[in-house]
Amino acid sequence: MTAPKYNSAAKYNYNPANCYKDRIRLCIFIVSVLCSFYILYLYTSSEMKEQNDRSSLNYTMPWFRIPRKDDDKIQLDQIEESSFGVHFVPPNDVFIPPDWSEEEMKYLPCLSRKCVCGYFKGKWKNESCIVRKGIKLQRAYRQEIRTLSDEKRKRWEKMLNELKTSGVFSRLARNHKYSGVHAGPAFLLWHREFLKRAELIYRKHMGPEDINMGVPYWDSSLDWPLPTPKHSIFFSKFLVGEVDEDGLVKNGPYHNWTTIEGRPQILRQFDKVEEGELLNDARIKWLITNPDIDMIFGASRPLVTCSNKKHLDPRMFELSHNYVHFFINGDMASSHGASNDILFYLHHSMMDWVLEFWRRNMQTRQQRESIYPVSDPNCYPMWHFAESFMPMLPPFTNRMGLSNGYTDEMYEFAPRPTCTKQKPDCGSNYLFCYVPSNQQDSPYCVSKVRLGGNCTGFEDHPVCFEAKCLRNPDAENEFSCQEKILNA
Ligand SMILES: [Cu+2]
Repeated sequence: MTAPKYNSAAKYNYNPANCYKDRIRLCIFIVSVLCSFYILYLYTSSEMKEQNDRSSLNYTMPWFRIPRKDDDKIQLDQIEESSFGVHFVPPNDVFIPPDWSEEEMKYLPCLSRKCVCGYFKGKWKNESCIVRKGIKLQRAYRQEIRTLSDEKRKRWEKMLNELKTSGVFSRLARNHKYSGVHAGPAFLLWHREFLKRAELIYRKHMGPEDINMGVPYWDSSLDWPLPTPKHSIFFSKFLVGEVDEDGLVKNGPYHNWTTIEGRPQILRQFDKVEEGELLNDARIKWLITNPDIDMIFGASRPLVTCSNKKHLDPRMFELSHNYVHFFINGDMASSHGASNDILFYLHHSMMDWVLEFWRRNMQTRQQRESIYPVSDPNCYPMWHFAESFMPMLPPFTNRMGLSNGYTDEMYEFAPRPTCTKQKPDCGSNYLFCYVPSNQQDSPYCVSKVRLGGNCTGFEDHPVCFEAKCLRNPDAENEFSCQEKILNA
């Protein structure tokens, strides 16, 4: 018996066609393994890059007092419950439908003085609207609240208290509560239009001599440099009121204001939310000279599907605005409750200043009325699109909010308080001119501190309102505003 001839083909069931297939399979296997490694490499490197980018984007001074990182995008399943305009409302909320009177519906959408003249019972002649006592209706003048004379500010506070008592202020608050639009490009323009309408109502209820008074703005960057901004004179009985240990407004012109939710006082629980921070000069300048429209109109919390921005810069417009709401906290921290507090109007008047100066610095007149972020459903819901209607603000679409009519016809802004070495005066008893001891830095205006408040770091400056900045007997290395002791 001869040994069978070695037949490798038989042993391995060799068939040239099978061999060819095997090679192809092997090739496919090798290619797919290589591909997987490559994909894995790409994925991990982009993840790492993103991680690296995120950790390197650690914003602190001069932008923020506390280190801040980029925000996260909104998951698709959160779209309905997010701040995208669907406000969270407490479960026990008693719904009173928001509305406008017939007269308000007729006049408040106006974007010219001619159109709105009838609201003030004025007469249109020689291209002017003449109202009571022969006074001419002009653009409303919005100025920093601390630069108003005490008499004028008191008349404004009296008017607001009358509107609170008559229910008009609460009706306005409900219009924001149930329809305000946030977290997308429509945010700025919805609030611009809402504030314009509120301002017209306020003007109508002022005496004829104050008919051209606009909603004052609260420039919170004046309080930002203080060691404890909540001790600013702004938060005292002289201006917007002080709070008790529970955060309830205990004095000032707005105490005992029952909120639309029925709480007998407005709530401001400072320091409870970590993200809270006032505006500052560095971020304001960065915003008003920013060439990137996404930093102004961009979605503060775009959907995860939005490819537009990888990171959410914490200095962007809406986020910078949000931190002020969080700083005040209490009613201001919730989108449904914020409009209970007069601070909402003062803060939005300031944010509208920022918007307007960005428009003037970075756009031509024609661009201001035409450029709006793309209507991208991957980034935000359709009520943020250019042609969508503004909820509760008929007949306005978002695009109409770009009109130059707002500042051509309806209101203008006084400059923010400034001072120089030659003229170290900020035009208000509630502000002082901080002149740095070194020669390089320019002087700037800062709010004064109320009695008992922390004035550390400013002890050589006129920082205390009707008091003196002295060593705090209760705390080492701390100074506080104390009553001047005569003959001491
Ligand atoms: Cu709002």
